[in-house]
Amino acid sequence: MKTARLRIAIQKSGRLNNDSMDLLYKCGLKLRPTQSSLFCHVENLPIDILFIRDDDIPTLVMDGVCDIGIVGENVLLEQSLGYLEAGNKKDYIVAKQLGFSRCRLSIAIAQDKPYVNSASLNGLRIATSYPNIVRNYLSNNNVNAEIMMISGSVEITPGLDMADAICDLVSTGRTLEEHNLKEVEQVLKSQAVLIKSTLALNPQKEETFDLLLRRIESVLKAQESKYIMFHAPKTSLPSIKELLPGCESPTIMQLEGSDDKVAVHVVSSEGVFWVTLEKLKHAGASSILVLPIEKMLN
Ligand code: PRT
Ligand code: ZN
Repeated sequence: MKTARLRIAIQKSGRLNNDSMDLLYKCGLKLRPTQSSLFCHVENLPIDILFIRDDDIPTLVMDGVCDIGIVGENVLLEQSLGYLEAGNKKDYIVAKQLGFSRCRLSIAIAQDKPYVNSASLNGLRIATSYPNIVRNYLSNNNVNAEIMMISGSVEITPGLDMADAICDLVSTGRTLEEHNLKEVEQVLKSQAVLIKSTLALNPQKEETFDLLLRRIESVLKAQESKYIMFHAPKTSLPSIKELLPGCESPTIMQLEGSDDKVAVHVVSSEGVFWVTLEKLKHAGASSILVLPIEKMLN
């Protein structure tokens, strides 16, 4: 009998595509070369990948055309609010936050306009590609403003006097600055997430999903973790251990030809900053090495 293949929806091209594909490669997926730019068969696991626009990903997962997908929380919330308003129920779960494509959805106005708090938005025209999220935000904050739906280049509308404010994605803030706009309210924080249809999957697909999710969790954990090695006087170990948060049971080895010094190897589950290394050195550690971890399975 043919194995049922799990279908994943990924953005075809754009800001989410690279990191989504990178994550799947790190999970060991090998793609079969294909002529199609829309569909790809995974050689070594029963998985197929569908490449589509990010806006189509939530609907295809909610409708069960795809079993899982990777999409930004901003698009997911906008689409699912629309879905709920149309009388449908939410048919997906967020299986994992993936930590990439981080950005915020913010309201911005001209730099020279006065702003006190969200009440200052009353009576303004707000241009956005996220009308459902903005409507929700305005109603939760008792603001009465006009929403203008614009599908792209939202940031140019105040300069053309088409709008008084915008609500758009911000990451570095450069685009706002270049258009003489200032960020006044943060409406949503967003990152890429793995979503899954709530429709029951066939048991083979469920098994493939569990395996993929475990690998994704391992990849994310390994990305955050570092392997730290250093030499230290035995007497400094108690103070050194206090400097290594997120490190469990270090391996301690006797150094040949030295009775009072040991080698310490430890996995840190948190980012290791220069300031931590400097504190370690100050506490007596030497020959400190910090190495990335490629794979991790607990
Ligand atoms: O073609 P398709 O519909 O699939 O893609 P798209 O053009 O709709 O989206 P794309 O590829 O631009 O972005 C995909 C997702 O990346 C978004 O839905 C967000 O989840 C995430 N993301 C992260 C961003 C940004 N950062 C971002 N900075 N999406 C867009 N921007 C834009 C923003 O709209 C503004 O124009 O970048 C500009 C602001 O950037 P800064 O750095 O100048 O602040
Ligand atoms: Zn899009």
